Amino acid sequence: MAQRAVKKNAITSDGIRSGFLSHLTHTIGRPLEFSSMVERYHALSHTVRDQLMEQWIQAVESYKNKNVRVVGYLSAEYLPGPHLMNDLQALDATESCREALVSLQVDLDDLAREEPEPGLGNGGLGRLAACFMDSLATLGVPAIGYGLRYEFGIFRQEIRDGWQVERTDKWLQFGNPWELPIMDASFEVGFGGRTETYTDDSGLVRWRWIPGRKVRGVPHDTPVPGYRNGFVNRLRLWSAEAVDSFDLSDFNAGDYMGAVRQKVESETISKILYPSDDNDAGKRLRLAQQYFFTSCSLQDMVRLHKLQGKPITEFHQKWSIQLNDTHPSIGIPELMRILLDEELLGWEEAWEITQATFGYTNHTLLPEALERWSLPLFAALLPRHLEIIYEINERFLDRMRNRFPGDADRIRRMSMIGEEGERTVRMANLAVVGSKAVNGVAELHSDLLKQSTLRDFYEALPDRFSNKTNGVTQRRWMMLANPPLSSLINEAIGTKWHTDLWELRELERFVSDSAFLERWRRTQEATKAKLSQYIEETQGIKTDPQSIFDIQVKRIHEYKRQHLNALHILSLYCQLKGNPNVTFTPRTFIFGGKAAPSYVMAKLIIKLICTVGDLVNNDPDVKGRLKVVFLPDYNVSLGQRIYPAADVSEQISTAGKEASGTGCMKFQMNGAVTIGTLDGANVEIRKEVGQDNFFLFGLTTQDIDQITQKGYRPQEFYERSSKLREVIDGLSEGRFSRGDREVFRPMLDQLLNVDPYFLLADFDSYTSTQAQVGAAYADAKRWNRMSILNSARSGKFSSDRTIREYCSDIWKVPVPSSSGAPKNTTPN
Ligand code: NBY
Repeated sequence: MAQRAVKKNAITSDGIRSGFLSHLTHTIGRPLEFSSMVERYHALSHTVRDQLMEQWIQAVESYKNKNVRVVGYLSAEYLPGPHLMNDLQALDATESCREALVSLQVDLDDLAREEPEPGLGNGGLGRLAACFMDSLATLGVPAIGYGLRYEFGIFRQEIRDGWQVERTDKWLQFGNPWELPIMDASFEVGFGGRTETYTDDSGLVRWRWIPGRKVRGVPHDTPVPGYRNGFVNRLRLWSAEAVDSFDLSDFNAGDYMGAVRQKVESETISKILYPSDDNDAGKRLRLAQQYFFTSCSLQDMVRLHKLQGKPITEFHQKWSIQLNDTHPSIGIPELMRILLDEELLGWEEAWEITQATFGYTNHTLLPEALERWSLPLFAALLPRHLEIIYEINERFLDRMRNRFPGDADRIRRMSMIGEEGERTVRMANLAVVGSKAVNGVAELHSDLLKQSTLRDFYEALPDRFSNKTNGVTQRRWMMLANPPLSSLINEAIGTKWHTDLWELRELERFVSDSAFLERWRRTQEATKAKLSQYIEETQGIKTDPQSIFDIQVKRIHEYKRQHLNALHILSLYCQLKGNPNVTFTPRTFIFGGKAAPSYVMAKLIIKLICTVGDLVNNDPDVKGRLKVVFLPDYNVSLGQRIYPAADVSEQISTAGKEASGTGCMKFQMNGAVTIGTLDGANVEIRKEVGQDNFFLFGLTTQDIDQITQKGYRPQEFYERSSKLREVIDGLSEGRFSRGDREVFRPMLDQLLNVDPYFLLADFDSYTSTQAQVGAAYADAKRWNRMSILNSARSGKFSSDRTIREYCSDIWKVPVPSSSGAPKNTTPN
């Protein structure tokens, strides 16, 4: 047998084989022949984790003593997706692992399917945090991702009779081999109680907080490996436990029920993820969750800081903390509390350190989605923090009164305390004032933030604002999700794009190479065939891989307008029924996404999609031309199957509503062509790919402002468009829903009378642009060219680029500068 060269520190097939067998015996306690798939999956995961641990310890050692700044990324949500295949890829050990298992008659892919995915997030915000963790490690930036270890993540979605049904997500049921609990790094977190003043030794009046109860936070660490660089960061998620000594002191001896109640109440904090992707303010438990994980994380950073023998006054020099939306913004008064009440610094010094530490990323323009807490609720749970917020507010508003004399309205709008109706604490205002940097997540979004949602703050503090357009990791979303396309690209241009996505521009050399075009097409068709097979196996629906795969996957929301897509399908259906001989490029429409359980209209949108599917898929008149599939339980794993198989990416939100979008980038990298509005990152995608390679439709934000000023009357659009009347009347008369005239009534009433997301105004523009999509696809050469150019011009949308920008502009952390990024393409 030929001897293969073994790289230094390479993970060999023999090493994996013996690690795997050893874990089966010593960790799982089963002989191979009697072990189940889950047991084998656990044994393998432990084997891989062992490798990561060795690198982890090396990485910690390498930066602990150096004077490097560490990033603390605070996020209430993370959606990392399955670890096994990603970590093997990062370690460059996939092939040796496959080999090792084959020798034991075990299939790696079978084991990988056993991994439940950590659904610790709702959507884009949580997935962004996971892409950022991947890029940070790959760029070798020391960082800790802090968050909550929810026992139950986002619900599993089932569809019954077209309606969403929620099932509990039990991702920890069989244990989690990727995490390591670190018992001796746990902290106590206080809630409720009261505050008091006292005079310290030097005669100064100081404050202290006497909490009414305490909860213990225990960290569970998951290694986050960089891509083939031997560097490993950690994701540190806090789990809530009862504080025993505290429990029992409050209860009479023998009050067991009381003691148990305390334990249950404590553990409730990290029990479950709130399944809503706008806001859940008003829920006491949610505020408790936010404070719990933020406080644990800050205490941890202070501990690590002190462990290095550094004075607390240098905290901001060692740590840069990023707030992923306002959910952890309670960290601002919490750091103040630690510095004032525990470290005994003066206000000015504490404030300087705090402000120099935090950065705040905003993810929404919708004013109703900005977090506000009822003041009485806040006061009851966090009395000391409220006092600190009052003081921050007083000092800030004093400055603003000097700056804008006589402008009482402005001062009222900028206050951290809302006085309209019920009094509230406005977390976005606190986050802006308490941070050195504020950013939006796409150019349009950052501009609109400055013009509308955060306008007063921009006028007062213009230097604080910047844009950081989102990105996604090509390692998961191309290399892991789409091996056939990745191999084709590797063969054509080499592998530099794995860590420098700008390299994909080299693909442009091939757009006129018909042999390459043909290979590109065949690769995509094979990937579509795989998804087609999955659809048939799971949904019993046959789809044609030669048809256009037109896909919309994301959370279900009125502003994302999945119902516009559904209305267009109904319109095509009517057209095909009325004129069977019309030229038509066959299409398969695929949807996926969860609705917040309490969001009635979003659930009705799912029902509409399923109803349209039922109608279309069972009508012989449109057979071979139209298919509609709703894939239940959309998550990261399903996304990995879906993105590579798309021809058309649906990004059709109302202009000005989608902050950025990141799914759009995953589609683009994999060669899908976008049909979209001028919203979020679409604007930048179109700029990168060129207008000929993007299907644009719909109103712009300026159009919408104008129509709104004049008074928008959706009825007029209904009356003017015969196509629109056909589908709306058909729905209203029950023609598409087996005679049921009532089921979609609330949606139709809303569309005809209010239509807050301008579906009717955009309908004609959407359907005519969709007709252009159909025609373009029919010209295979033209389409393949567009597809390759979309992928070739996706370099900007790597999260590596995004993280570089955060590092240089906000965190002030050095990063290796080995990117071929074109100059001046990403202005702030
Ligand atoms: O963040 C999304 C934006 O809608 C999307 O445009 C952007 O690309 C992405 C990353 O920047 N926002 C999002 O996913 N938000 C949430 O998931 C979310 C979850 C919980 C709450 C609010 C928002 N909450 O208040 O509970």
